[in-house]
Amino acid sequence: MHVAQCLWQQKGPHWLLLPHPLGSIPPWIRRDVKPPNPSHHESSHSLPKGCPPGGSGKGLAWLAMGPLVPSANQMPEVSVGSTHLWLVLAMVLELYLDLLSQPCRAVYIFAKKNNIPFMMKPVEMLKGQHFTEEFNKVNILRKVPVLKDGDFILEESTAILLYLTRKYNTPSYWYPPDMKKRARVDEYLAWQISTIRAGTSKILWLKVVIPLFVGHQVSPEKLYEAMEELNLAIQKLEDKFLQDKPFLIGPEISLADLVAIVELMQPLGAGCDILEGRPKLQEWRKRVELTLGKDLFMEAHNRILNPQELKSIIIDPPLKAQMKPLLLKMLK
Ligand SMILES: N[C@@H](CCC(=O)N[C@@H](CS)C(=O)NCC(=O)O)C(=O)O
Repeated sequence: MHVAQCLWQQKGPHWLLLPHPLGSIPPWIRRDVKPPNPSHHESSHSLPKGCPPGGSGKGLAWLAMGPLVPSANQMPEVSVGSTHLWLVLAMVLELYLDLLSQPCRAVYIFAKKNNIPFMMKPVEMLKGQHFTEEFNKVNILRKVPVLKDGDFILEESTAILLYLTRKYNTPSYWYPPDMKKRARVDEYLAWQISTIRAGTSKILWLKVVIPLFVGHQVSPEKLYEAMEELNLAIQKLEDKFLQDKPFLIGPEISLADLVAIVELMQPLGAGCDILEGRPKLQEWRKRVELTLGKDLFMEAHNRILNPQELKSIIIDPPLKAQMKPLLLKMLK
């Protein structure tokens, strides 16, 4: 087994050498990770006794990640005394996500697509988990997504996506270095917040979430109004941003496409195909899905694409009591 296909995990006084379930270590690991304790780094530049051959000495870092680790009996156990410890365990990113949320899906897909190792910290909003004291310590805004990188905590999906592109030096098409192309991505990310994002959220809330809390459907007029608003925004997405290009910024996918696609999937959770009758956007959607990878795309959208399951969720009575007055106010 090549070292580059392994993970290290501390287990008691030993280190376990684990097959890396992702197959290969992404290239950024070698240059980006700094040792948490400098003495580890200095201790040795040779492979520990019993370590399979391969890999190079300096700057090599391996990650120990609970959920990614296959069962212990599949792997060789290598005992490494602390004096021989030259491999450095990187701090694993933590992402607080609820995949029902479109900005969370953007962050999730981006991290997975770019082989960025992370620990998923699920926060189920429909169970009120974003209101817990524990989550409040992470984010007083009580919103997801949240990134925790050591003691650095970052909110806002677009800030998180940009942080990940820089930290992991992801392929440049996501956020092109060319000043004008980059400005186009920035333009889309800024524009979408008050237009597409606001509109797509409203549909799911009106058709699914609010009825779960208030116990009745919202008026068809409210829904019609929200659909009209969203349709105007989608028309602008097509006319101003997509035009006749394969992707929103040009010939290649960028953060703009990722942020856009997860939004446009949101109303599907409410059973509304807002791209119906829009062949250009439908073709674009297929291209984006294909580029991101169909399996990853479906994995991220699994829950939101199941409106029947969403509608049958039972909300905890205390959470219902807390949210109902706020939601009824929204409906006025
Ligand atoms: N602009 C923020 C939006 C954050 C946000 O509104 N998250 C929603 C889920 S999509 C949330 O956590 N809502 C919980 C609440 O408002 O109580 C971003 O893009 O990250």
